[in-house]
Formats: sequence, structure tokens, C-alpha cells
Amino acid sequence: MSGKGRRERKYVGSVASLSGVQSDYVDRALQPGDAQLLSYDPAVPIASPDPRTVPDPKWEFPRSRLIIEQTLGEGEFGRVLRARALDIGGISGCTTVAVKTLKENASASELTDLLSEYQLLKEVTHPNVIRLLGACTTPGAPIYLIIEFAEYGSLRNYLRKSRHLESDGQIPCSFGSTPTMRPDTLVETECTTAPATPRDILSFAWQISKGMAYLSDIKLVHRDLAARNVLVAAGKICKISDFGLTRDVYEDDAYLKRSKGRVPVKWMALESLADHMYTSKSDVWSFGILMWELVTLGASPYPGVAVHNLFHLLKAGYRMERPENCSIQL
Ligand code: ACK
Repeated sequence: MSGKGRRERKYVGSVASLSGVQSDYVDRALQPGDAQLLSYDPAVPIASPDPRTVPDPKWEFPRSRLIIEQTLGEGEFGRVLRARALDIGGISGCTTVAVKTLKENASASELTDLLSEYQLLKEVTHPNVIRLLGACTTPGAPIYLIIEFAEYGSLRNYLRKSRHLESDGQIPCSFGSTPTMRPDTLVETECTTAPATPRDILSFAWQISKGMAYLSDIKLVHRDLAARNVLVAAGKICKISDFGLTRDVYEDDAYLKRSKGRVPVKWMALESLADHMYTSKSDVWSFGILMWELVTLGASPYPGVAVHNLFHLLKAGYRMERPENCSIQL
């Protein structure tokens, strides 16, 4: 599928939980000792050299060999561009790549997250984890992380498109009975995604679990696992992405978040919500929510539940029901 196709597609939903318009992230209240965020303008070079932005010769890629083509989308924390890179990642000639950068008016914490993502991506190598190809970090211009291009875009959008194909009668994507969420409220301007079959859905779950097992083996806690942060590459290969919140937990297997930030409440485990405690086990909780997203073809979790009520509901034992189209076995 062309990047153009993906950029132009549009979802119009009348069901709030399916609209995808509301943010999945909620501001965590300021804690005592939290630093006030500084405003960061990516066009303005950072005054004192930040040791994290000293170019790493192993990964630094000349800006002159990168041609930015278009914006693929804007996530919660940044902007993703499609580009062509000349002679990158051991491939001679032009390669289509994705470039992660900051939005204008990005905060200092967003810069920190991007640089931390850069450091972590240098360390990871797995077929189900997005691959870093290079970076442009020379001062005086925006920081670019160059990563492999995933032709089907985010898993969440891919699933939502499949829902649309299903409603067209092109594919029976339910696990044994009638789907719970009908996709009739979704309208697209373009539809070029190959549909996801039930076998694909299981394969996605399996691939994501392999990528996450790898991350846990190398002591990384992702902290933001969700369908929006998994990419689908050629051959329907899932790639875990968006490592901005990921942390190394080599010392004690847990990461205690102290600073202010936006958090994906509906994907978070009880201990993360209550005590800001993140471990591979809290990633497993997020994986469970992601499984629910897979089976519902990209619905928003806990439909109808306000985020500020979620903690108390979960603490009282409330859990999402099995989606109707999900077999007991699954
Ligand atoms: O579903 P999408 O088209 O796929 O919309 C989002 C958008 O950028 C904002 O995150 C797309 N995107 C992010 N990373 C990549 C990548 N490596 N390859 C292709 N598309 C990407 C994502």
C-alpha cells in the first residue's frame, strides 16, 4: 500500500469508543518533586550540548542522503514522515524509510523520550521489533530517527480497515459467531489494505508475544504496548514500535516512574496506575488489552468507561467481557 493511500484515509465514526478521536493518553497529576516541563522548539538548537545528542558515528546518517517525501501521521508524542534514504542499513540505492521527529512546540520530556528511544533502538534486534536504520542528530536541525518502513502502518488502523472490509462482505473476520462491533459507522476514503483473517489475528498475537518475550529477556519494559504502537510490515509481519516510554530495568526488574507525563490509562496494569510501577508483568497486562483490540478489530478498550473511573472499577474486580465474536477457546 502506498503511504499516500494511508495518509488520505479517514475514519468517520458515530460511536465514541470507535472514533479514535479521543486521546488514549491522560495527563498524570503532578507529583511532589516533578520538574516543570520546558518548552522545546525543534528548530532551535539546544543551548548547551546534551551528551545524548552528540552524534554517534555508528548510526549518524547524512541529512543530504535523506529525501523527506510526506507526513505519514502524527502520533501522541511526535510526527512520522516517509522518506527515501540513499545507501542505508547496508542496502545500496534508495530505500523507503520512516522518520520519527518531534512536532513544533514539543516539550523537553518529548525530546527526552525521543532520545531515549534512539538509545534503546540501538540495542534491539528482533524480527518483531522495529529496526533502527540510522539517525540525524547534528545540531541546528530537527532530530530524525530513521526506522524501517512498515507498509501497512499501525496495527490498530490495519484492524479497523479489516472491519470495513468485513462489513463489505469481503471477509468473515469473526471467531465463531457474530461480531460484537459492527463497522457500519466507519467510512473510508480509500481502502487498499489486505484484509486480516482470523488466522492473521492469531499470527499477530503470536508475533507480538515473541517480540515482547525478547524485550523482557533483554530486560526492557515497553510501558506503552498497544495496537497503535505495533506496525504491520510487508508479509503481515508485526513490529513492536514506539519505544519512547520504554525503560531498561536491568537493576531490579522494575521501573518506578517519578516524573509527570501522559499515560495510556486503559492499557495500564493496576500496579502501574496505583504506584507507577512498571515491570514485564505490567507489559503482560497491556498485552492482554492488545489481545482484546485484536479480537474486536481495533475497538477502544473499556467502551463507555471513563478513564477516571477505571482504577476503582478494576480494583473492585471489574474486567472487560469476552467479546461476542471471540470463541471460548481463544
Ligand atoms: O496507521 P498509520 O498510517 O501508521 O498512522 C501512524 C502514523 O505514522 C503516526 O504514528 C505511521 N507510522 C509510524 N511509524 C511508521 C513506520 N515505521 N512505517 C510506516 N508507517 C509508520 C502509523
